[in-house]
Amino acid sequence: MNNYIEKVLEEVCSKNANEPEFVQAVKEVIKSIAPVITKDHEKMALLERMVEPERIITFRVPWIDDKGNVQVNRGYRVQFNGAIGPFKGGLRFHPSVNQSIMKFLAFEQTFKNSLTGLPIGGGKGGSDFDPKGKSDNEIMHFCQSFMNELQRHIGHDLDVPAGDIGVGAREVGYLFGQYRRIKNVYEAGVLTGKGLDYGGSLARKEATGFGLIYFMREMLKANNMTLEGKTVTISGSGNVAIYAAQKAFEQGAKVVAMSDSNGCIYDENGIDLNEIKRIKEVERLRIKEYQAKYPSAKYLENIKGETPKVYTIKADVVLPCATQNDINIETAKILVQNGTIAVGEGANMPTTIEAIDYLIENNVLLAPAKAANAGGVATSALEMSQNSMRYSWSFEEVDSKLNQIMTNIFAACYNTSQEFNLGINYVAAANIAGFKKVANAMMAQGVI
Ligand code: NDP
Ligand code: 2IT
Repeated sequence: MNNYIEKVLEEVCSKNANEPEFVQAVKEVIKSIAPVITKDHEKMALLERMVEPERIITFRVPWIDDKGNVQVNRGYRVQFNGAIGPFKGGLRFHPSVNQSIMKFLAFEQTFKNSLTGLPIGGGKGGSDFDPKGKSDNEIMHFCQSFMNELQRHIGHDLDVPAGDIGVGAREVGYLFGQYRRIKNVYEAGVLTGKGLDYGGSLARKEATGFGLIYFMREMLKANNMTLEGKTVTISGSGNVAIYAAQKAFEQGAKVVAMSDSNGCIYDENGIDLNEIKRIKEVERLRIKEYQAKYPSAKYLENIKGETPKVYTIKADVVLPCATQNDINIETAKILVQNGTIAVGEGANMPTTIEAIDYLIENNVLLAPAKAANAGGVATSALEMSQNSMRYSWSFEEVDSKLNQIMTNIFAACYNTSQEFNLGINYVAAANIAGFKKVANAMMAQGVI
């Protein structure tokens, strides 16, 4: 690391001492971009500007629950970097949401969006609202109140939110309806992940999970392997997890375990994905329910403070598709001991820095989140294109564009790893490749 980078990192740590996730995300990126930092970057305070969000909006979200009680949540939108396009990134509704998590996600999103090759800047938003156990009516009222404030700050050329944890097509529908009502305009491109009847794109629902497996296919291919016959375990059972599982099966792999925050199911014959979809997408129940139909499947309950059970099951390919810092050093050691060949990050920052280093040192192929889960936001950008054209592509057209984008992203990571002698460190390679376009755009646009 050079002096300039060290100085910026020190400043980030002291200025954001109460934001551990944000500091972690910055550290991971900034440490790896040393080979492409120039004197001009330093003169123009490029890194200092890059680690400071353009704007953070926080707001009150009051709503009335089914019992008539007034509830108050906190809403956020972090508009991190708009150098290469309108701010773009999802909304997360989860009780753990705070400014540190919002900022880490928006920071990561900036480089991820750059890697897609599409003109989208980095943003993220959400709320500490907990959707678990809420009725449809409560979800709608919350979304409407959230949009009452958010509508001032978004627009199809300004900032385009989408889904993330706790926000799927149902929530995007309520958000879109309220935006349309307040603004009195049909601005389809203001949100992505919309339903297919009102401007959504085919294959957006599947895109993050499918994209993760396309990336994994390319990474294995570059190392003379395929997914055929491999066993797969997946942390999570939400949108990303489900469609990663579907594409993994299609590629000839066998998914044997999936989880939620309570525990995991292990079905050595291969998971029945239709049953998972019924439990999670339709009934919105816990994954334990899987045993009702498949009593021979095991259910392993998580123990607080211990490695999530899904990571204790031996598999060739492990796909963290739940939340940040799911894989720490202890878990990484278990994965290495179990002979894991590859880890594919469907979630954002699911692996701690220490665990990343340990996995790579032990020759585990690691598909980094910024690159490997970029298929979701890339397809969101394709949804924006279709909305602008007032036209829609077939499922096959969108899927083949997604496949090409993921193939290109892996190629960019691979070529960068070769150019800078990084071996299988695709994490550093993705950071460098994503950084370049944002850096060039910021340098070209002057001190902004
Ligand atoms: P969903 O809300 O559909 O599913 C989230 C899944 O992760 C659930 O199984 C949930 O279990 C589990 N989970 C969430 N929080 C925690 C937690 N604190 N501890 C343990 N498990 C948890 O979200 P998505 O599938 O959309 O998102 C999953 C990950 O993928 C996130 O990291 C997200 O940022 C990332 N991502 C999503 C994209 C998208 O297009 N949706 C695009 C790129 C990345 P439970 O029900 O028990 O909470
Ligand atoms: O983390 C992510 O890339 C997402 N949640 C998807 C964002 C988007 O705008 O589609």
